[in-house]
Amino acid sequence: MPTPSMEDYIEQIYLLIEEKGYARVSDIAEALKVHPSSVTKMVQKLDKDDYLIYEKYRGLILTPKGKKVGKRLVDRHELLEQFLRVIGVDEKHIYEDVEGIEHHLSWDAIDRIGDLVQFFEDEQSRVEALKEIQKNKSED
Ligand SMILES: [Mn+2]
Repeated sequence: MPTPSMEDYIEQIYLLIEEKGYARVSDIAEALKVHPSSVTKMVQKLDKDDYLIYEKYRGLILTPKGKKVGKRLVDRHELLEQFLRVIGVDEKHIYEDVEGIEHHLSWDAIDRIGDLVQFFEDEQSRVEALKEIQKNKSED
């Protein structure tokens, strides 16, 4: 299993490749707000662990394993954003909150949160009922 830090890199590399078709060390460094030398080090580790193939002057590509894990991490991030949105968390907190929790939940918890999101999305009245509770609390 990748560590939280490895997960951040794989997730970001997957997103960059999805958006631009490639992921350069400088782009990864900028996205993760780290020094390019840290990126080079991590990318070498990810290469060794078979998540990607890195060639110094040609850039990097994800292996099938890297793609699979990357997609799962991006989906998890999106699900957690959906979850926070559906329970009424203020938009300005959503991204940072997800970054803070995404590496620290079991896949079991992620799947159960997925069920809960579906529970709300299946019936708009459930979302309204939750809003009603929140409205009453804020009036206390
Ligand atoms: Mn994330």
